[in-house]
Amino acid sequence: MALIEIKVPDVGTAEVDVVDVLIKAGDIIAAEQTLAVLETDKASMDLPSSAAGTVQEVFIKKGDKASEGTLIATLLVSDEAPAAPETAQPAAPANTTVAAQAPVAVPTAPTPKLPEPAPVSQGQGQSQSSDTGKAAHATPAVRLFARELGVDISGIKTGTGRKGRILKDDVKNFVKKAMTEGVNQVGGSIPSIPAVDFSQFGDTEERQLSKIKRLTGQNLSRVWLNLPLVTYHEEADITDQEAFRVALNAEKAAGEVKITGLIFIIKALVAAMQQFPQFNASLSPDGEKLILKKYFNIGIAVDTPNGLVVPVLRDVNNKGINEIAVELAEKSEKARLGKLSPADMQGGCLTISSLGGIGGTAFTPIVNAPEVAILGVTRAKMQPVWNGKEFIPRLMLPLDLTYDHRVIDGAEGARFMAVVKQNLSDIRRLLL
Ligand code: CAO
Repeated sequence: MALIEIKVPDVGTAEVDVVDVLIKAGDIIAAEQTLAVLETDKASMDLPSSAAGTVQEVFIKKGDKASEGTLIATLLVSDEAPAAPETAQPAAPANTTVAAQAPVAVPTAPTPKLPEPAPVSQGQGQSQSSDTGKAAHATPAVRLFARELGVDISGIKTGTGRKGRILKDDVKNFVKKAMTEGVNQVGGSIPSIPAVDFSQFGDTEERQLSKIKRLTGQNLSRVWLNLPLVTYHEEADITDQEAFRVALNAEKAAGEVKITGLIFIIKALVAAMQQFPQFNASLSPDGEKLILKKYFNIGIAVDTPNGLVVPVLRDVNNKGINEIAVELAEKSEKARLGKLSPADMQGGCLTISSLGGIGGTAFTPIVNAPEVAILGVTRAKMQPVWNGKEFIPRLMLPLDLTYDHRVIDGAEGARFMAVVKQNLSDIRRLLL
């Protein structure tokens, strides 16, 4: 037998919250069994064990902060059952250290497609909730589902599954009950949309929403309910910019990344943010202060088969048009393949949501809080523009700025967009 230390591996971010601990001293665990659940502001990660054995001591608890190298637990393993190959210490002496296996991440905000948390087989997954010490039998997937809905699973006394195991339906019913009681008690809660049995009108089929869609939906609802949002519409004349873009692309060799109008929009936006620091800011959680950012990172909403994700392009103020085009191409490809890491989606200052490749004349994007604004873009169109004497054909780009009205006044929004518009119409201004 050997005693090994299991530590937090590289989770791609400096610090994570321990949101659940699923083991206790004395537990016999299997390799791959989830030890704890960690969470960043973007993703929740199940941390599987790299080895099978008996838990000797647990060193973390719910609510702790952890980082790479934090000791999770010590495990007594038999010499015949060493740790998983990549972390194994064959014939390990006492007090060998191994990292837990790479965490299985589940997004909690607009994030890429990531694997589902590994379900734990019967007998392994009936862990106890360490925060209460009382039985709360549920698989990690059900615990995660409960956390997504903000439900403390220990509040569900018994489940309807085998041996009282809590199932997803139990969590749903718990929420339904809480909502109904909440409405009845205070009368001020938001009434839910009544359930309708559609089968009475014709055939139906049920299709599960992707995890990204579900989590994005929660995030958007939260923003919708918390932020007073205003959308301001503007148009920029991009005729000259488009001619420049076409000329630049004509110079490119086959296979080189082409420049789309979005790259100029990113540059024009950042130049305006440099003039209006309140747009490169976040409101402090108590709503008392504005936290001004000195870096310029732009989030780009990317449409993927599994839903919307927002990779972040960093330090865009210091990068050229070609560099940004290459980075955007790489990140959007990674996004579509579901390969973005939490770090790829963190640290954004403002987001652009461009539907210009598809169409549209205007829309009202929802702010990616705690950012204070988001720029929506739809399809540029040749239009007759009056120049004082005659109508001339100009390529006009529709822009929609949604902002958090607690931070941005209407006039500030209009002034900011006037600068974005100027920057796009005459890109020489980006040199100023
Ligand atoms: N007007 C006219 N044409 C436009 C345009 C616009 N505003 N924006 C893009 N186009 C053109 C491009 O020039 C390109 O033309 P070619 O095929 O001739 O080269 C074509 O449309 C496709 O562009 P694209 O969408 O691939 O590239 P992009 O740089 O404009 O956008 C990205 C990249 C990742 C933002 C985009 O692919 C995407 O995923 N958009 C959807 C974002 C989304 O879903 N937002 C809604 C979120 S809800 O708030």
